[in-house]
Amino acid sequence: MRVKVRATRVLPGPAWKELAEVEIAPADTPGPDVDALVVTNEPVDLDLYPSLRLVANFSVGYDRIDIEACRARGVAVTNTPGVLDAATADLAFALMLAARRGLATGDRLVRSGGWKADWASQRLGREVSGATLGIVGLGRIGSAVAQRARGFEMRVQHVNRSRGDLDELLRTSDIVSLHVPLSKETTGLISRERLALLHDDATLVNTARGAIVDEDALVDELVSGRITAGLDVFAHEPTVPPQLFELPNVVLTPHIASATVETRAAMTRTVVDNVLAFLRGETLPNPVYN
Ligand code: 8YV
Repeated sequence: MRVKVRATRVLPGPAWKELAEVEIAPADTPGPDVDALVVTNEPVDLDLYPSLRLVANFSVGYDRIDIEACRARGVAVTNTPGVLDAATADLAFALMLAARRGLATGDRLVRSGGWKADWASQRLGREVSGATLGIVGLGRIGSAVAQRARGFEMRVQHVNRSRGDLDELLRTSDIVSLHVPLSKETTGLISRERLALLHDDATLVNTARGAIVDEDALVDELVSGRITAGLDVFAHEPTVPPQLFELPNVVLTPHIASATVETRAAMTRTVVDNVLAFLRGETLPNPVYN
């Protein structure tokens, strides 16, 4: 009996062609005979897929997939851990440097022809080297950020779900970088009260998920000019609060943390390996639940 694989889009990189006959259709298209579905962190209405046995996620984060509903229906779910750690940590550092050194503002100024002599001394940045970095979530990606911080001779401190005082970390860090998955526990974790604990001129970096932070409160802090930020993710992507557009103290990127040729090809490799294991009835390499 032929097993049917569907994907919501063609994935990048050479590994994809190892999957024969993959039907491409949006996630909300009924798939009565679909056995395996490849998505990119998208909601899946299981009622549209009565035969479904696998959701292979082209993403490490699976906050938009109802894992409990999948578990209840015996639908396995896989993701792409590990292969995007370096790219994501690199972008976290790029945002840290860009936000604290005014890269985007300086770039815009030069392009606008507005560069007048001695502009820099009026807008001094803040150091990254030697600063205190607070990592919220020392998992694979958080650890990759800590590794890079050693190269910048930074003092690194961290908190995890089970360890450490988040409020104290926010008070005592020059830079805070978020590396927790989005869940019921972490939604709004960085509240308005917690943002107020950051010292003046501190920098918040978010390459995890927008909804981990109270976005309205973050906008207020940034509009006040008290802190700086580097943001790759937002609460209602691709919508970004327009109040941020003209601010010199925030750098905005369109969820590109894993968006490199190498990393996306490796993510595809991981998805294909999970689908092939499924097709062969083998143990899935990257199940998000057992
Ligand atoms: C994905 C990501 O590209 O892996 C993740 O969790 O956020 C990115 O790698 C993103 O989920 C696609 O929307």
